[in-house]
Amino acid sequence: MRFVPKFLLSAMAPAHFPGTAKTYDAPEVAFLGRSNVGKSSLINALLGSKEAKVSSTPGRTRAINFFALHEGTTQKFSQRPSLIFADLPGYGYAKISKSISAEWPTFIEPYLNERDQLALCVCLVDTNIPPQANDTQLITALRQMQRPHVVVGTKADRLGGNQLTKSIAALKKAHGEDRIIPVSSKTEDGMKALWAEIVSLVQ
Ligand SMILES: Nc1nc2c(ncn2[C@@H]2O[C@H](COP(=O)(O)OP(=O)(O)O)[C@@H](O)[C@H]2O)c(=O)[nH]1
Ligand SMILES: [Mg+2]
Repeated sequence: MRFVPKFLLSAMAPAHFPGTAKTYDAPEVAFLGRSNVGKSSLINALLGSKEAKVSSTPGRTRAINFFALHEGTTQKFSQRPSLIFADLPGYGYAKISKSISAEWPTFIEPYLNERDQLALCVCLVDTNIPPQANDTQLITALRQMQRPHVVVGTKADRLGGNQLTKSIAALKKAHGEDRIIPVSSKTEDGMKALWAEIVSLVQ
């Protein structure tokens, strides 16, 4: 897949989410996970661009950033996009509050509950740390909301083959998932598998 990405807007409240105008009218894919898990890097790796901001300081993104994706290599921004990507604020950073709901900006829940355009949630979990309770909490909530989701294990490049296999197995067990796709934004491992998932689910 080849898309030209365009940054649309940064929303701090539901009223700022992209509306139903033609230039926003496309299935939306949301990227969710703890701060620093690699959301922005993954978006950039999928798109082969630097459109999403990558930060080494956790907890920076406090807004939902929307990107419109147009097929092909030339810009046709007045036309309907093929997809919208939404880069969501990370959770799990603030030390005081461990739960997602308590620390997530209040508009994340309305986004997940009510966003009609939302076709797929990509949940990122770090393969370099043990399974995290707040990741389980999010994945469980998505299942209860009947939101289609796919779980990816990030930063797979940091682990050897055997360690990676073990980590993925532990993550699957803890989060109750049949499948977790190992990905690396550095080596681009897993990008094809994730694109296949995105394309099949939004069609
Ligand atoms: N080794 C490695 N580091 C990564 C990878 N993806 C992200 N990072 C690093 O992890 C940090 C956080 O990445 P970022 O994309 O900003 O995370 P976000 O907070 O979830 O958006 C940055 O220092 C990235 O360079 C990856 O696939 N492999
Ligand atoms: Mg980010």
